[in-house]
Parts: sequence; structure tokens; C-alpha cells
Amino acid sequence: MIIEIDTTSDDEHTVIHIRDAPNKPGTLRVITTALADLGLNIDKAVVDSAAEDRVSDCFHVKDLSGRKVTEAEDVENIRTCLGMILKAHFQSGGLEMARPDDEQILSSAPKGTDERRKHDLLYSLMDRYLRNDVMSVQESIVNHVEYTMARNRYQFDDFEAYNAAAFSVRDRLIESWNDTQQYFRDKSPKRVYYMSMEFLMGRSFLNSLYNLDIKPQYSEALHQLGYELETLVDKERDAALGNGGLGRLASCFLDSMATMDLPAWGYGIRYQYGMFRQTVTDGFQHEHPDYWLNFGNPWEIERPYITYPVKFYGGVEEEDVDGVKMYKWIGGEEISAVAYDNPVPGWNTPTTINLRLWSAKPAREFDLESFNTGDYVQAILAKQRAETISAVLYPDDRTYQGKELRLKQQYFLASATLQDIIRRYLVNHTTFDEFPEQVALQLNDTHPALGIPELMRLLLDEHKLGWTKSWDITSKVFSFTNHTVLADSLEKWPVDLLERVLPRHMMIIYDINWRFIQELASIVGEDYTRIGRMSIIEEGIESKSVRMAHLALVTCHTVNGVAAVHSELLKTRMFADFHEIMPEKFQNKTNGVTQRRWLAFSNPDLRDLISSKLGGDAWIRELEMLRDLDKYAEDAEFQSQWRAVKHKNKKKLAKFIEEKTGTVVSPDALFDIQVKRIHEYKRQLLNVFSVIHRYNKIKAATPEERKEMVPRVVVIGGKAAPGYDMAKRIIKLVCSVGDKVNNDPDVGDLLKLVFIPDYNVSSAEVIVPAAELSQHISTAGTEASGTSNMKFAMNGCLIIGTMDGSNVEIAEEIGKENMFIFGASAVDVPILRAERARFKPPQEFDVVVEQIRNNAFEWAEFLNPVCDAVHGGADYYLLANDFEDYIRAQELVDQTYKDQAKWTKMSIKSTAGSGKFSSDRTIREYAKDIWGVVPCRRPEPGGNPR
Ligand code: NBG
Repeated sequence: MIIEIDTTSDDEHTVIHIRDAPNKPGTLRVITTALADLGLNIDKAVVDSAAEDRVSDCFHVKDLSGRKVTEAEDVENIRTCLGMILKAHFQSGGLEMARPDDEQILSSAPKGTDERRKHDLLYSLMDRYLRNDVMSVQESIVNHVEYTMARNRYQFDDFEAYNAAAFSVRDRLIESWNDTQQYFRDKSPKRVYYMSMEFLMGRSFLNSLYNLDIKPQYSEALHQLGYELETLVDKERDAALGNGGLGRLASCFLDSMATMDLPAWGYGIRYQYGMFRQTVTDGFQHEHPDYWLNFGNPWEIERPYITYPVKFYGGVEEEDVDGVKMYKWIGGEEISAVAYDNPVPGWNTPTTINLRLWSAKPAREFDLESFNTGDYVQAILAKQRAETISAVLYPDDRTYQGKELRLKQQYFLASATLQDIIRRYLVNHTTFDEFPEQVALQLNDTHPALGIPELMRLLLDEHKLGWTKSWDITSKVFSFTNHTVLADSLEKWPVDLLERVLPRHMMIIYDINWRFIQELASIVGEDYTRIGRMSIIEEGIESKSVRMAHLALVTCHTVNGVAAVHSELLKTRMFADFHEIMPEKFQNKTNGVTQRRWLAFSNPDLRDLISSKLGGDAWIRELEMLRDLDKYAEDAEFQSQWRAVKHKNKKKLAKFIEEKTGTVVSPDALFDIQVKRIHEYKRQLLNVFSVIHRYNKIKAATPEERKEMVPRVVVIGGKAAPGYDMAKRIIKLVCSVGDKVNNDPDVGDLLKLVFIPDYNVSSAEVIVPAAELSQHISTAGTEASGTSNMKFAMNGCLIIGTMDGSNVEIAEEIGKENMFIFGASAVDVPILRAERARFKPPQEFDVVVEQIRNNAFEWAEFLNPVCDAVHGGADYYLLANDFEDYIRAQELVDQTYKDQAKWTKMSIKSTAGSGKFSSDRTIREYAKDIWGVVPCRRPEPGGNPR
């Protein structure tokens, strides 16, 4: 055997050749362990075992600080040590290098009781982190191929390779998760719990690799094994446990909380079926179940022993305990909530926080009862019924339908979560006195607001604290976020339904309301209409219902809107009555998005370009640093690099579009994108109308005039709620217009309209970096915030939009002159709406409507209701009013695009001005102004070369 160490042939590595060694099993492992012990990371290994009994291996290594080893003395050391270790190995009879035996460890460890000795051993065995050099990564991957996936080396495909790699990443996440959680337990800081019915996480693989800072090693490790990371990444199913903005916001928040080292947890539901998969055939949307868990989910950790009972139905018993009236809820049906933990790593920090999702399983007691009665089959069916609670995400983001199952889901989340939080609190507390100093509970919309009566019930009935104390605690821990401007979409649960499903909670809500009304009467006197308006109970003509937002407003210490205008509207319109009496509760927290996923990871070329100007990647944590890019907005060299990045991303999107829709689009055209849920208020229809108008202009133009036109690719994507008929017709219209325009030889590349099916987080990661213009054109006063506008702006995409939601703040940051703003203002909208029957639409608008009605795009009969909704005095969302100004803005877009230097300057300024819209900023504000929590960062692990 010969050991050669070569310090010249490779610029970055020291190359160690081991030639002509005996082919003995375990040799590779001995070498890699020896190199690791010598403090060397293996970036690449070439293993040659062509000859049967002899092998020659070659290793490219660096030291722990990433440098190649060149010092003669060090090189000699490596040679000597390696030589001795290998010699011992070849002379020994064993297959593997033995792990240090117990005696060895215990002799050096402090002696103590047997129990202590047992733990010493345990600690010693767990005292090393997994190594992140290429070779160790490969070893973890292949271990999972064989021992987790039970595949052998000849038989694993890309999907299995992805899974094995994902499991190996999870191993590393678990280490970080365990240590973070242990640190939180030791320090016992105040914690915040983010409760949400939706978490739209998307994929985890790449995000984890980036956040753990191990992407290059994984890329190389997989490559050497014959797999490409880029291909494997696409094998992951999105975790689509949310509808849209609200759920994605929750996920961005988790990323920010982890990155900022907050002692935070997310709580949600592990739906078996997430958001449906959308296909579009002949322009019609079809919904398909999202079987995301069918092939396993390597990112979660099942905790079969962390379960809580959750009850429904039954009745309430009254007892007299020492003269005090106590209540006891005797539940009729009981199921179990089982915890599934999803580690959420922060960026450039050793912190990994937790997202705990609950899954419904049958309760054992419940089983027994049925089995005892002898009806075995019924018992099994009952088991299945229990599981339906967490079976499916409701795919409707705006209308509450008063469905019993949805109510049960909400309570399921609330109850399991609060039991878990109380259990954790009681581990190191004997009274509830410190609960408000230890716990902050954020309700993401009113969906988890049943947590309020549930916490009251637990404190009153289970922990016997009495009303005053229980209420004091409850009203100190909860805060809630409202996400809507549309009064109709506030949740209301019928009292009779609540009474049946959650009888004790209904009693508590009545009690809360009774006390609130007393207090209110002392302020507003006998103003019964006002009291009626503000009551938690709405007295309908036929039935009563519980206004969940009022329950939250009465209880929570804080309520916030999600953009400045929205928060103002909450104070002046939706909750004006409350604001007058309790103004101190109202805050604004403008939404944000994580620049890690939405810029640094999904647009790596732009990241590198930005870093090259900002002197490194510190901006990935401090996004306000982007401001410095302003300096280069007019720098010709920088502009051309900026354009090159965009063009590359456009090519990628063009390929994606062709794969998904079959339509070929030119990457040289202006890419104009509107992707979001299909909703009348978001006005995809206005967009389509302007496409038709553009089409008409192209048709009417002479060949010379056509040469002057700016070619455009208009992309629309988004899901319609399955029961939302109008939204489905709008999709059909987009597709019909697309069919006509895309196949018209007069038009060619001048105009394309494509509908991208199944818009989700992963497709957004391809779409957003490639967009040049994006549309955020809701009727002013209807979009609470919007968050995709922030992602687009960050990626240098210009916005065409109304003064609505967070567009207003984006305009403040990047300057109106760098956007295409149009349309009526939120102040004017109510007036225009009241007068709309008398409004005469511009002629071009009428032309478009008539074209559709006259079958220019076929399907006229099916599309007529769409026209009816915006014509003849209907037009609730004021498309006709805004049409002219919108067309003007669109023309300005074309003109500006012709001046590429100007366009690029605006694009750079968009990115430069988007620093405010980091979810880190949003979370910092929540932490300080609402939750009162501070970072709690565990020390950097010494043994882990990161
Ligand atoms: C949505 C709003 C958006 C907002 C997100 C996140 C709901 C109920 N609301 O404007 O429509 O950006 O919430 O706050 O999904």
C-alpha cells in the first residue's frame, strides 16, 4: 500500500492517494473516519476497485477552515497517522473499526451511581454531530437508502434518492431541533405560539439545505453518487396545507421566527389532503385530491406518545363544590390528537424551531366501548370517522359555510394546542400566576379563536381557578390578526350548532358576552342598537350566531390588521364601535415575506449579483441593506448584468410554461404575470378584458404599426374555490381568449395569454423570479394586504396596481414613479359603487363585453354570467370605472419597456425599495409590540463545522 499526498494538482484541495491497498471490507470507513479525526473534510472521493483484491482510492480534502493543507509538517503528520491506522486495520481481523467500548468511556467519565453511568454512556454516544463533509453526507444518504427505504444499491430511482437524501437532512435538523428545544427548556423564556389553521409550507429540501448551509456538500455528494440535486428537488411534494396568502404568511413567519432565534412554535393541523390539485381541461377547472402523504413525508417526526383527548358533543353537569358552583363537560365523543413535529430551521443560526401539527386518531376509550358491545365492524368504522377530523383542508378562503366538520377542526386545533401548552408550562410551574409572562398566543384570523373559551374551560373546570383569575389570564395571553376587509367574510357560528358540538364552550361564550355587555352598558348607556351591534351574539331573524371576531376583540389584548390601510379600515369601518371604546387594542403589522425562500434561494443568480454589490450576503438577514442598490440603478454595466439574470429566469419560465400548457412563448417578450386565488375582487377579469382590448388593437394595426408594438406574454394562474361558480367561469374565459389569441397567425409573438394550472408555492418559485410586470389590481379597499406583490418587487418586477392593501406602502418605499398605479381610491370606491348604475362605461369596455357575448371566444352562453356581473349597473368591483385608467397604465408599461435602460432602473429600484417587506421586520414588530418575546439563541455548536 502506498500513501501519496499531493498539494499541487488541485488548486483548492489537498489530494490524498491511497494506492494498491488490500480490498478489505470496512476500509473506506476507516479512512474517512481517520481523515475526519484528523480534522479534514472530504469534498470529493474517487474510489477505484477495478482489481478484485486491490483498491486505489483518492480523496480531495480541506481542513476545517476550508483551506487546503500545504505545510510540509502537516502533510507528513497526515501520512504517518493514516499509515498507522490503516496498518492496524489491515492486520486486525475485524470488519469495521470498533466504536470505543463502554469501559473506555466510563473510565474517563466521572464515576457515580449506575444510573449516572448509564447516562454518561448515553451522552458520550450522542455527543457528536453528524459531519457535513461530502463523504459523511454520502454515507448518511446510502444508509437511508438501505436502512430506511430498504432499497439496495442497484435499485433506487430519483424519488428514492430524494427520500434518502431528505431523511439524511432530517437527521441533521433533528440534532439542531433537539438542542434548540433543550436550550429553550433550560432558559425558560417567554414563548410565543402561532396558532393557524393553515401553513402553506411548500417544499423543504432546498430550503433546509440552504438554511443549514450544506447545499454544496449535498450537491457534490449526490452528483458523485450519480444523482443531480436539481432533479431530486422536483421529486418533493409541496406541503400545501393552506389556501393562499394567509397560510403562506404563517409559513414565512415561521422562517423569520427561526432565523431571529425567537422561542416560538407554530401549531396547526396535519391535513391528510392539502389544497386540491387543479387541472384544467378545455378551460374547465377540475379538482383532484392532494395525496401528499401517500409516499411518506420525510420532514415530519411522528410523536405517537404525545396525544391529547379532544371531546365533542355531550352535556354539562353542574356540581356544588363547597358552596361554589362548578361545571363539568361530559363529552359524548372523544378522539385523540397526535403530534407530528416539523423542524423549521433558521438561516445562518443554530436555531431550529418547531411546527407541531395535529392528526386525529381514535381514542382508546372510545374504541373499547364499541368493542365491548361486540360490534367489531362498527368499531372499526367509528375509528375511521375519528380520522376525518384532520382529513381535509377546506379549500375556500373567504366564505365560512357553517359546516360542522370545519367547526370540529377548529376546536380540535384549539384544544390539543392549549392542552400541550399548559402541560409544557406546568413542567416547571406549580401555579398559573406566571402564565401570562411565559406564554403569548397569536390567533391567525379567528379560525383558532375557539382557543379562547377552551383556555377558559381548562382553567375554570380542570384547574379550578375561578372566573376572575381565568379571565385575567386568558385576556392577557391572546392576540389576534384580522386578514380581511370584507365584512361578509367574518366568521359566524350558529349558536345551535355550537351548543350541540361544544355545549360547555357555548356557556362560557355567553358568560363572556354577559360580562362584556354589562361593561359596555356602563359606557354607552341605553344605546341598545349599539350594544346589539357589538354583542358577541348576533340575534338573527331566525337564529342566533356567535361573531368570532367580536369574541376575539373582547378577549384579546391586541388586534392587528395586515397593512396600514387595512388597519385604518378596521378602526374606521369594520370595528369602529370597538375602536372607539378600546383604541389601545388596535395595531398595524404590515405583512412581509421571507427573502430567503423568495429571493435568495429561488433566484440564486440575482442573489449573487446583489451580494457582489453589497459586499456579501448580510442583506439576507438585514433586508433594508438592499437600499444600497439604488446607487447602481443607472450603472450600465450593472443594468446589463441585471437584465441577463432576468432573461435567464424568463427562459426557465418559458420552458415551464411549455411543459405545463403546451404553449410556446418567447422569452424576449414582456412577461406580465397575475397569479393568486381567483376572486372577483382581485379582478382577473379586468386583466382579461385588457388582453382582449390589446388583441383588438393588434388586429386593427398595420404591419408597420405592429412592428412598433411590445410583444407580451400574459400569464394568469390561480385556483377557484370548488363551489365558486363565477371564479370557474373566469378561468374558462381566460382559456378561451388564450385559445383564440395564441392561435391567431396575425398575432404571432405579439401577444400570448396562458393559464398556468395548479399554481402553488413551488411554481411561484419559478414564476416570481422571471416576472417583469405583475398585476395587483384589486378594487381599492378590498385586498387586506397582498403578499405576492412584495415577492415580485423584491425580484425586480414592476407592479401595475391600485392603491390597495400593501401596494400603498410599496409605493411609499420604492416610489410611485417606479410603479404603474391606476384606479379609484379606497375613499372614492363607496361613492362610485353607489352611483354605478348611472355610470356609462367607456366604449372600449363595452366592445369587449359585446365580443364575449357575441361568441368571439366561443362559449358565449357559459360566459354570459361573467359579463352580466360587470355590466348594466351590476359591476360591484368597478371594472368599468377603472378600465380607462388601467389601459392608460398598460400603455405606459409598453412605452417604458421600449426604453430598457429606464425599465431596468425601475426594476433595480423595486428591489432596492423592498427591504421593508421582509417578514423579519414584521416579526420583529410582533415580538416587541404584541408578544413581548425576545431572541433566545443557543450557543454555536463547537463540534459542528458550519
Ligand atoms: C388574506 C388577504 C390578503 C392578505 C393575506 C395575509 C385571507 C382571509 N386573507 O390580502 O386577502 O395578504 O390574508 O394577511 O386569506
